[in-house]
Amino acid sequence: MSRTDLWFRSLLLPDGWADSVRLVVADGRIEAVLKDTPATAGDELHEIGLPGLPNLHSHAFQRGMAGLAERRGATADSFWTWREAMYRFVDHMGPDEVEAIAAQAFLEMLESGFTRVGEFHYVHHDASGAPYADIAELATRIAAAAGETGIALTLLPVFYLHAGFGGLPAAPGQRRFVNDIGRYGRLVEASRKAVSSLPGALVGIAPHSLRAATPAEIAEILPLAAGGPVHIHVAEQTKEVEDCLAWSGRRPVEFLLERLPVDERWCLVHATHVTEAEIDGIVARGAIVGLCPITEANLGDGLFAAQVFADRGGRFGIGSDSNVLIDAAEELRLLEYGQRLALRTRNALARASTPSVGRSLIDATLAGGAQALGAPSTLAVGQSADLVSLKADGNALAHRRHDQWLDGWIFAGGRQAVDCVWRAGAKLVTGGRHIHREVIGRRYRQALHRVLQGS
Ligand code: NGQ
Ligand code: ZN
Repeated sequence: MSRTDLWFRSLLLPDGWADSVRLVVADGRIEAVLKDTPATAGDELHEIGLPGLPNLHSHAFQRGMAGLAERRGATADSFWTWREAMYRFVDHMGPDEVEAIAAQAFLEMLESGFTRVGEFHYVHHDASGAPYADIAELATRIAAAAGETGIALTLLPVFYLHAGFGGLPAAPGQRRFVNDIGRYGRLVEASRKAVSSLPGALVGIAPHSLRAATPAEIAEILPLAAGGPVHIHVAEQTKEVEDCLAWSGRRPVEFLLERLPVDERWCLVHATHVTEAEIDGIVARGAIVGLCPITEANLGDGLFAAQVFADRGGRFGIGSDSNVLIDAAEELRLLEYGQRLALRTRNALARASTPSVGRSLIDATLAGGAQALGAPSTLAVGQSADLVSLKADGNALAHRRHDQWLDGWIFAGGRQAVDCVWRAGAKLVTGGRHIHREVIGRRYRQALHRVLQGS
């Protein structure tokens, strides 16, 4: 049995900040939380600690094309032209490249303070569109990348069958994503095997969107979730809303709430374009809205009415989605700034009971992300020791205390304020650098060379 005693000058516990806390970690779990305890010789000393953050939505492979789609094209650039560029990138990845790119993305997530990722995994087949000998080959590679980096994985194998609303046949650029219901069932089963040796790993399901899966298909695959999370992209682009209205007479979220048993297990990713009635519907069902502010800005999606949603008791978490830039603090900063810019206000997402915007955002993200990923994210006895420490002496945090540290991290510091990150008691990041940064970075650059040479 391995045991570590971590001592924090201040630690964010479920009931708030506590000072002089010893966390006894045994075999990756929190065995004891001792408040108001002086440090002793056997303790490893840290200043500021908080739970690791859940990243509820990622397409890890897209890290490899980060920054490559920021160029004006021949026709008007949009989400849909970006998607064409993304599809071209997909064509040139094999299993080794998928694994190497995912490892780099997961490493950067850990370095920024995320300790669990919901990988919305939809590239399943080889470049011709044929399944690999092991149908879960690429899921196995995602699991290997999670294992190597140490991040906790909620794997969300994606069901994708159509190019648009109403069951349109998939397009050639989507051939690597496509499964019928029977093969999807086998994929989910094989995905469970692929993660079975990965500590703390979970599997959910993910109908890609109402564009890629019909309501009847979604209803049919739901039992495969077996109580685990159900994630879906919804209402991200106005064109998607218009197409859904033309097809069904309903808006996407309206349609989903009316036709499918959306509840606390569901994570509606983006949900950017919603009416007040749709907001009330989501809140009533207790579903999570998965917000990905950096990607949503990058892709020109529009702005979710986060203040209205949060004020009405809506639950949300954050995702790094396209991984164009991986920084937990920056996701939260942009989430808040979007509201400030749109509403010409300040401190838009601070709860009435919690003046600190940073604390309000962190609390919401921990709870929402935990619900969406099916795994708790609190520092309590019996839970996995997944935590982050911040650099108390950095300029963004110096001479601040408690919630002010969170405001400093999010609004004035960012990723460079992260010091150490532990996952299941293993210290994976020290001084802001992952323990395998060199090896994984080198392999990532080699893999990228191969992918970009081919494209
Ligand atoms: C995805 N990404 O699956 O990678 C999508 C684009 C689509 C985002 N929605 C493809 N951000 O939605 O059709
Ligand atoms: Zn996505």
